[in-house]
Amino acid sequence: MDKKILVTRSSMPPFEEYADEIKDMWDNHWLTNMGVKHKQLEKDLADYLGISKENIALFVNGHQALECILEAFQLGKEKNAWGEPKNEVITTPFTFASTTHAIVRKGLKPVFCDIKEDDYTLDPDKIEALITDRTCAIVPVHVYGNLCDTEKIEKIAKKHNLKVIYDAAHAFSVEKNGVSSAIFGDASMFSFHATKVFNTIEGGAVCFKDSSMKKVLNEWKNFGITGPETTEFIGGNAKMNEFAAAMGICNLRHLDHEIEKRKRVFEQYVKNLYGVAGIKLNLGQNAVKSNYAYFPVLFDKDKFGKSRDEVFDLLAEHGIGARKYFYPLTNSYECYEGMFDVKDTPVAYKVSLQVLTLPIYSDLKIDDVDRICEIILNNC
Ligand code: T4K
Repeated sequence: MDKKILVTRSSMPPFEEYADEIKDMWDNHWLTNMGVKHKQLEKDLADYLGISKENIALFVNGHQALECILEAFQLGKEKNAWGEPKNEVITTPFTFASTTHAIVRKGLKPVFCDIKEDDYTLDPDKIEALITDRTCAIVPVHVYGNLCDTEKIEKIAKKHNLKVIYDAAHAFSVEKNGVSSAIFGDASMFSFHATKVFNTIEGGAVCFKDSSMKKVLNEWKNFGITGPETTEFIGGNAKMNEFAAAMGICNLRHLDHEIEKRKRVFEQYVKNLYGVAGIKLNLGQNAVKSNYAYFPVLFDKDKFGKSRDEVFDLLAEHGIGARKYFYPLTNSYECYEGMFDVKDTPVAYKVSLQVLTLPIYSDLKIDDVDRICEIILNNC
């Protein structure tokens, strides 16, 4: 078997830089509970994103961040004119388990909307038909770092008085017309997992429009404790620890360079695969500065000669770990059996059967990109 290449590889700062960053922790013995590294990273991230540090809160991971913001907005608590809970959330099934699970774990009901064929984000033209007097929010996903049609989605939300919370797990550092993805909607959740463009080992953040949410989120992520002797909410524990924050401080210094290197990998794939019959690439969006987080490719067996699954197996035989992000759709998961129907989201279903995300990370060698493409193209 050839040299193993996985779908991604965590970015890490030079060892000495990280060691230097964590050194003072051996003097102060402060390891978690919103310590100095946590505060520093929050400020560094706010500066990087061009927002105030009053509009960002850090979390132990992206999933907890999403659960926390859904809870902090009190979704599902309001009642409609008939006394029924407004607990329906319009969202996409073309995502990682986290998005749908977060909605369900907070006692809310996902209502699945189909996606667009061009960028795989929520189709705004299909949202209004799904809105009922029980709808409370829209949770779209900036999948692969492709930004949703934020203007259309937010216009609909405003008209129907709905909250918009973006799952921006893939979209850290992405900008539209020079504006950060952090400022859209009522809130956006970022994942800083080891597999993401920017990582804090495990970690995440929520950026939000209303700065009064900062205090609330900090309380929710710390058991709902609101004062030395008061606990007003049934909160959880979702705080980022100091080692994770230190990793973030270091990784952020290198992020723009890392993204530049990812861009080279991305462009090499495009050079090799663009224009091949039966292969559809995700080339980016107008006015959007990408973070090159993923390299999804759609394979149409009728035109290309091999299905997505056949290409996946072929690459695996050569030690290349492409991934089927996102197959299966979350609305077909075993744990939701009988609750939803993939036929309601036909575009998402079709894309989920054809998509393969190819390896991409900053240190992936151009020669390796060429080899991956050769395997795909010469074995058809
Ligand atoms: N919303 C969306 C849309 C998401 O995609 C995610 C996470 C979330 C919400 C939730 O955010 P977090 O709570 O995770 O912050 C991975 C990640 O675990 C997950 O964070 C990510 N999405 C998802 C798309 O991918 P797996 O099960 O595919 O990961 P795994 O362990 O197979 O790793 C993939 C590859 O990454 C490996 O082949 C090698 C590389 N890798 C992995 C790890 C763990 C590294 O290089 N270093 C590492 O430490 O889920």
